[in-house]
Amino acid sequence: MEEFIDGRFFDWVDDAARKIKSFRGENITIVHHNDADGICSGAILSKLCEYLGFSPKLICIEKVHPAIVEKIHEKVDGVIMYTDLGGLAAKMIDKINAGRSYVFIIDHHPAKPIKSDYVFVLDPELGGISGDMFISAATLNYIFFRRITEEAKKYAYIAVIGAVGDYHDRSGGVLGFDRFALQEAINEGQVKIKLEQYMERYYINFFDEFAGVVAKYLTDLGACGYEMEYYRDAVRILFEGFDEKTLKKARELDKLREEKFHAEIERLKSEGFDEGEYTQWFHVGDRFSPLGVKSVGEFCQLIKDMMFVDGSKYLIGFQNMPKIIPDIGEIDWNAVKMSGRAPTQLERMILRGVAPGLDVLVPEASGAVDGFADATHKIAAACVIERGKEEEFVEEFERIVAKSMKNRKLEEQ
Ligand SMILES: [Mn+2]
Repeated sequence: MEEFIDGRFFDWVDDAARKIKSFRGENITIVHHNDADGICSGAILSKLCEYLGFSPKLICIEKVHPAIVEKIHEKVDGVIMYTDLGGLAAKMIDKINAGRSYVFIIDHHPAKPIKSDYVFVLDPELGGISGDMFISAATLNYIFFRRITEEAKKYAYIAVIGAVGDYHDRSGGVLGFDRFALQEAINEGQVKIKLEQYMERYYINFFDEFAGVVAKYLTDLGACGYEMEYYRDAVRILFEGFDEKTLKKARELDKLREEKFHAEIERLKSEGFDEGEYTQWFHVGDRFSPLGVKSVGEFCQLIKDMMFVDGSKYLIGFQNMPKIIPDIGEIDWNAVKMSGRAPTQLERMILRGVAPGLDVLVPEASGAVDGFADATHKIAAACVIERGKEEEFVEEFERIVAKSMKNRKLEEQ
């Protein structure tokens, strides 16, 4: 870890590779996120484990939460690898793990460093490299794999799909480490760049489709179809290609989501939001079920700049979490997922430093109600809190914004 913070990224990778090899004969469980990048990460990491002689088991989760981590570490023995999530949760995971398993966290979200004999965090954010701009979790796994063997090149196209899945092409093309993976995929004849009005699009030969289209199918299956365990199909198609049955599932989910989102927009238009001074919020309860809890985030993203949304206020949505977690079983909780987004007008204020970002507000507000924040960015963030504490969360959120605005004004004077 220490070396990594100093920026010696590849030393860390070599170190981790050595460590993993020394676990020969043990079980490996890969815990991956259910969005496109998380699915690509699980896929690449499972190939790496296979290459090293392991037969990894995959567990797909929507959120890192102590209750879920507890279940996993109770059920599983051997090495546990978290990917595309967990960076911020290293301490919590280490505590729950209590020396039972060796744990690797291979993530590109903001992370906290940790000193532990059992938990190892590989996260470029700890070395000052933005995981939001230059390296997707899929690319990170690719580079990890690539450092160990050239075999990895076979899967370079999967890194490209993961990076596009996390919108790392939003400035016109992928950058940094993502670009390295892209270049290797091109050299291997897997991907072609096509230009569309100054925007690069990446054509994946294996799928006869653009990376963005493949990523959307992966999200449909993994995120919308989470409760139905369609993420397994998502991982499979990355190696086997599309089949009619899987495509049909994805299209049906797409339609279901469209219907549910449309109905919710109509409801919000007629009933409006609950409003605070700085926030506007709503609760979808179970109305999006059986779609996964990523839906409320996607929904916020979809509506944030619509006419009925106040562009100057934070947008907050809640969705009930199901009690049954596929691959894990029943969790004894009453949990609610919170998604926060900033409409474009507010986004500009946040990026200029005039208003506080969600990366600060959400961890603080969720902490105040004993909730748990994981993936947080300046203009988009999520957390899990206990059901019944939604209003308290919003009050805390309001209070933190007010305090921060006041401090900013004082600084200006
Ligand atoms: Mn990701």
